[in-house]
Amino acid sequence: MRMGRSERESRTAGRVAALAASAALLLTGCIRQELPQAEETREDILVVGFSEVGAESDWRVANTESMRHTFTEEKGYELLFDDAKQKQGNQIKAIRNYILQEVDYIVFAPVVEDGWDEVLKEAKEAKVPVIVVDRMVQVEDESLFAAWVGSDFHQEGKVAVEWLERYLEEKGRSEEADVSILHVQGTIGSSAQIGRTEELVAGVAAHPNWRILDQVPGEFTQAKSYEVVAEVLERGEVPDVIYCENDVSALGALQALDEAGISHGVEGDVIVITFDAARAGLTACMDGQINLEVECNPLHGPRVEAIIRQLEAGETPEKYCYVEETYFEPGDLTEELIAAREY
Ligand code: GZL
Repeated sequence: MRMGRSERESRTAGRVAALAASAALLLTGCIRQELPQAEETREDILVVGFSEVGAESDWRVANTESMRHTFTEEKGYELLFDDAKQKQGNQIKAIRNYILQEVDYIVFAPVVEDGWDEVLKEAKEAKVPVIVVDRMVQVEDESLFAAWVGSDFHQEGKVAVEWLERYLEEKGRSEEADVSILHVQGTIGSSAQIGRTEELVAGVAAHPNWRILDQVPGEFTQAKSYEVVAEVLERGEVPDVIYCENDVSALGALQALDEAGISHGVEGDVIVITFDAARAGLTACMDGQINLEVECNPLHGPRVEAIIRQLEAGETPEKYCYVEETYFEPGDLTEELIAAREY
């Protein structure tokens, strides 16, 4: 049975005091003995409790793998993992469980932004530092978490809208020509959905000839996105653009378009814009099936570890750590480039 964090802290304090006393005695020449070596024992392992959103996309799987590859026993960690299956209640239960287990750190990717104040207050009262990854939390008191690592979802949305403006111009579409956009949204209330949606809505407001044909809940999954896009197509509505808030949703949309006999991508009738730039989506983009992949970097493990090391050293980490991201068009991609990427 592993010692709780508070027991570990008092044992460590006791060991430090013993070492200091021995060192003092040695320095005064009172005793001649080897200082007790601080052996690496199980009690020295840092226990990290991680609550993950789920496994809804290959982006999410890569995010999980990044944490698993970072927090290994060889590097002095024990990673406790919980898959919330995209339910906030499961994440709150997991966080409470980690508090009871007296983990050293809690890390979580919040499925939605709201509803975390109470459980994060419990973590603060239990003196368990919390690091938020990927999506953001909206809380009254920002001291409830030590740091956040993730993407700028508004910037991602801006990149997509500005790309569409340029693309339509390059294709000679007149400013007056109607541009209908089918908007396949991610999990409603998640930071990724909020940022990517708000920028599209702002783009439509800035272009009188752009309009949202329909907004449908793709829930960041391929299956749900296929279902909702197929329903729109069955009504005989064919958009000029499909804007999918992650690329497994785009793969679901492509499936529905293919079954309806509607062409898409570089040579097709429907322009496809999406986010994540995970391997399967990038391959479809390289093949010209998707016009734009806006990258969303899931590799948060090393950044979270750096924050934990700072906290262990008594330092104060940056509150917000944005990951670097770019975007890809078909001509940017090769099989070698895609194979060389970590996700
Ligand atoms: C974005 C992340 C989103 C991805 C989806 O940081 O929250 O959640 O875009 C995933 O693939 O479901």
